[in-house]
Amino acid sequence: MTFTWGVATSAYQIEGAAAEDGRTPSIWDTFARDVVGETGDVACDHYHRMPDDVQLVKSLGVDAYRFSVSWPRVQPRGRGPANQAGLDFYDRLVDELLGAGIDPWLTLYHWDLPQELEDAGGWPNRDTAYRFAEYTGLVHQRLHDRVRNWGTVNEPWCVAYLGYEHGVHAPGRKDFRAALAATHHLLLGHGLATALIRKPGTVVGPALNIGTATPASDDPIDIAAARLADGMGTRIFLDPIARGAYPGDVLEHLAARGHGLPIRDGDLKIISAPIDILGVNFYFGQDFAGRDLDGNTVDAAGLPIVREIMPDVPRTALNWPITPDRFTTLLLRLHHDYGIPLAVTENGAVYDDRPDDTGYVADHERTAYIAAHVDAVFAARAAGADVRGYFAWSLMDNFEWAEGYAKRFGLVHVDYETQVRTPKRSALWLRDRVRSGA
Ligand code: IFM
Repeated sequence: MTFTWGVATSAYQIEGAAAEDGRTPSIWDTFARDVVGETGDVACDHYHRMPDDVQLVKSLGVDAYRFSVSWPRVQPRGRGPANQAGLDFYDRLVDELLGAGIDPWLTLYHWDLPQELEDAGGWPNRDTAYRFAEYTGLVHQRLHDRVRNWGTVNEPWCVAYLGYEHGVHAPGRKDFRAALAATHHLLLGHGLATALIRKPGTVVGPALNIGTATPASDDPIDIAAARLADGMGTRIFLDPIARGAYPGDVLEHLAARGHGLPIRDGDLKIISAPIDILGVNFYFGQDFAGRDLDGNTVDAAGLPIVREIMPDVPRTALNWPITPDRFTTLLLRLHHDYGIPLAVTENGAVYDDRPDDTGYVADHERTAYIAAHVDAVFAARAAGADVRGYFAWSLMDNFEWAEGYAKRFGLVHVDYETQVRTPKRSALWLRDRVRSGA
């Protein structure tokens, strides 16, 4: 099985041209303006610099480029006919990529829900899943003759819980019930889209952000807490997709909290439409303890304590722990538990880059992070995990959501004043690693 090397981006984070050629606002345009204070209005100006950016990808020698389609560019306001000018952009992007010998990996939903659909209830509203399927049909109709790799939803956990429970991502709501409904409808949308796209020769799947829920100790209380964290973070998405059922322990836990998922007859059959690949977005692993700092095992409502603990290891500049060994463990676990071919669709790190006078960044720490995680992937493969690709996050510095532009994940430095792109050391490392073969 060949191994695919790639770099990844998403539409709102790089495109800019927020109000051009018929694009309408997404929830991230609104949230960025009202809450973050920096927006994707210009971002990396990729919409206007796309052919050069494709050449940049080519210069890294990778096989594939993972990008997302902006829903409000292609279907303004989230319903009705396609905006041909929006589709034309992705048509040209795909042609540029193929012309450069780069395989397009297209993601349909990377967080930019049309604002009008949020105004109609957003992902907690069941209708949004059907609107997503309609939008998928428009993109598929235009690009299916050239795009083989289709990603459905990116990191639905972030969409549902950061966006609807914690309110730290768009649309900024704080409502656990809404987050649960969003979870189910994102899965439903994924299933409807998968059925529409999947045919012989295509490769379809979601991309989930998956950490490791490691018990803080071998105390059964900590083991139970880690199991619940894994249930609420990973199995609540993966079990319905791969097994056609939500995990029983998660449903019991939700019931104890007076909650449930808005499941209707037939939904789980749709959600469990066969997939070809599971995209894994990995940044760090976490520990979980079942006691709070006072030693209590239940909270005031009598529900079990699940306390996240960051492993005591070096951190990136986002304060995220660096845990490549756990990455190997995670890939093996996914392989054994679910048996679906895997691709690492995102992995990367923020560091405080200091460009020299020429714009070059000698990002030794990011390079070491990526090298260690690539090694972790190959260790998992050597131990039997069917991992078919690695995409570094991200091709270039971009709009890092609630963090704005201050936090840089790029392998290529972007000077936002001039839009000059300069490959960092990590980009050159990746190029050399790809050249040396899998
Ligand atoms: O930038 C994001 C990306 O859009 C989704 N996955 C995590 C990345 C880093 O936070």
